[in-house]
Amino acid sequence: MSTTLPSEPEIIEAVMNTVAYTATEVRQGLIGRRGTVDAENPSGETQLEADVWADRLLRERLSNVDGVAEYASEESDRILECGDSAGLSVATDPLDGSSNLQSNNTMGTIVGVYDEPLPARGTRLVAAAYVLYGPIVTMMIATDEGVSEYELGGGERSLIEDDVTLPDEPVVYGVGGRAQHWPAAIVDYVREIETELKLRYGGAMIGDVNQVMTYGGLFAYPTLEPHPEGKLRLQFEGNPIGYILEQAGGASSNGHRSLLEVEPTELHQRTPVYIGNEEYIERLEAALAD
Ligand code: AHM
Ligand code: MG
Repeated sequence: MSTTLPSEPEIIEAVMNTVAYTATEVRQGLIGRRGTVDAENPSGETQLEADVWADRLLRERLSNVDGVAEYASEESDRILECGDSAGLSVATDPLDGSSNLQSNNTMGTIVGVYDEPLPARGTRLVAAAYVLYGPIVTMMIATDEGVSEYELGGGERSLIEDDVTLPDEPVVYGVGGRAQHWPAAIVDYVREIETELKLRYGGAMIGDVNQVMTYGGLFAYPTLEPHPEGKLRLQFEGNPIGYILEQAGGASSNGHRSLLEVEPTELHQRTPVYIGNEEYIERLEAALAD
């Protein structure tokens, strides 16, 4: 029997197909799973039945994809070693914005595919994707070749747009956390940009990021007084989203440099996240440098 690994594009394709058909089941399974379980994730957040369930489904499926060496998730401490160590590493946020389940609002699934063991720098991403559970389930996939958007139905993905790029004229912005906890430089920056852009904040990063991808603008989750590291996680949220935005012609930052250049020290490390049109990221970095 041959032990040859599939090629990198073949592994990426298999991962994306697996996420696409699993996402249809994730959405279906949200019904009846809005309650909490008696457990916390590694970031100390109470887990919902839906978080645990989505993680279990993705873990089972993705760890069985030929060429996937590691599976790690926001919902678990442990990296699952699942194949030839020469393969790719998959990091997921199985249900991003799951607190929106209570109010029946948008949520997402995020996936990053790295060509190194985790935790890895964002420059080691070879692909990233997110699924948006909106009125329609859509999937945005970025590879080194560019960004494409799909609609998901019945486990299949159908292409809506090839070569997705960020619109040139920014329209929307959203900033997470309570304004009273933002650093003074962010308060001033928001005061400035709110005269230029329309506020859109939905409480699930994927929903807000997808609005930026659609209309142009900025999404931010800054450092907060009680959370000086920020809220979002580098491996599972910051890096994949930074990669998708940069591949679409936008920019990403932790406030000082591209998210993809941040050196990871821990699997569940948090980071401030700023993504959007280059002009807004540049102005933000300048505001924080003052
Ligand atoms: P989660 O992945 O545990 O659901 O947490 C991440 C979410 C993001 O989707 C969103 O941007 C942020 O937390 C919302 O936080 P807040 O409720 O502070 O606005
Ligand atoms: Mg999340």
